[in-house]
Amino acid sequence: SLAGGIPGYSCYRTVDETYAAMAQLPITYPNLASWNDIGDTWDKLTAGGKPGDDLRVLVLTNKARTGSKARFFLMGGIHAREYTTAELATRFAEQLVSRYGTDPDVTWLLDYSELHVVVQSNPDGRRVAETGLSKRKNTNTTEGSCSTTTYGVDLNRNSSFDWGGAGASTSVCNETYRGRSAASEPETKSLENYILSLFPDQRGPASTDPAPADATGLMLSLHSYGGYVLYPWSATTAAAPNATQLRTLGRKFNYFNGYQACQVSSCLYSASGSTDAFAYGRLGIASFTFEMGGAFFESCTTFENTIVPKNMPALYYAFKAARRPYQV
Ligand code: ING
Ligand code: ZN
Repeated sequence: SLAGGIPGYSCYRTVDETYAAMAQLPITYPNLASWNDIGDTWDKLTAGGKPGDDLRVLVLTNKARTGSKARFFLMGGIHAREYTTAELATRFAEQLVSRYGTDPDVTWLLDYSELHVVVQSNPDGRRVAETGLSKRKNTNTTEGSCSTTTYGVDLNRNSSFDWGGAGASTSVCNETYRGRSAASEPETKSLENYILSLFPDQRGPASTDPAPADATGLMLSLHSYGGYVLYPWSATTAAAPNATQLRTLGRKFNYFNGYQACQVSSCLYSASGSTDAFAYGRLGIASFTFEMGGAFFESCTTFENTIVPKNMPALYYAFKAARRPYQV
């Protein structure tokens, strides 16, 4: 395994370094942290993988305080080359546990809410990116023969909610290849199962009805780049049932990071089968994507001076907002 960060990008820990750091947290903070296996990756499933290849979630909360708690589900690294995302998520988790008991806001958050963070949502793809390749997708090699970077399935086009709609490719080597069927990839299946285990279905009785204003829970998938705070829908330009509330919360995030808040399909492009469409469409969970910064392999200077200071406060606000995302 590589040590000292990604070559040329020392501020970004490798998958192996990130996993080692996260595995340490329950040892250092047994009352606050758990590091759980939530399923296999493609490499692990098909090739046996290496120990530790699994998809993993870090759960942070004050374990001594039981009772119902609001949940914030945060994902980093679903796209392998989007370096800033996993490191930001990792630092957020580390900052929370280190400030518990001294910082009153952090203490309140971990007493009454839970953070569930998958810091590396595509660890196989990320290991490929760490060799210097501009890789986005997972490492599924069975779908056809493509180049060293373009093989695999786009995990943000493979989810089962609106899979196979607009803005996803049927060509195996395309960067937005949707996969052979809905949730065909082990990473997608594990992420969906985990989301379903975290949140109750809070949709309205009809699919066009909004989730109620007192719904709880929030999910955020970190991406790069472009400077956007995005919310559903993405497969259609129709407004989501909770569009007004999603926009209101999106504008709160904008207050911290300065990114433009808008619906994916209006601001960016259409895209079906994303994780956040799954969480919102299937369960009514307020779901967002941040498009951070201006590059995939963002320089460490920009990461430390811009990405972290803009987005760390937005993550704290998201954790707070998870208690009542539609009433901010
Ligand atoms: N952007 C996202 C992508 O998967 C997105 C944009 C967000 C699409 C939410 C669908 C839903 O294309 C990047 N940079 O990957
Ligand atoms: Zn992305």
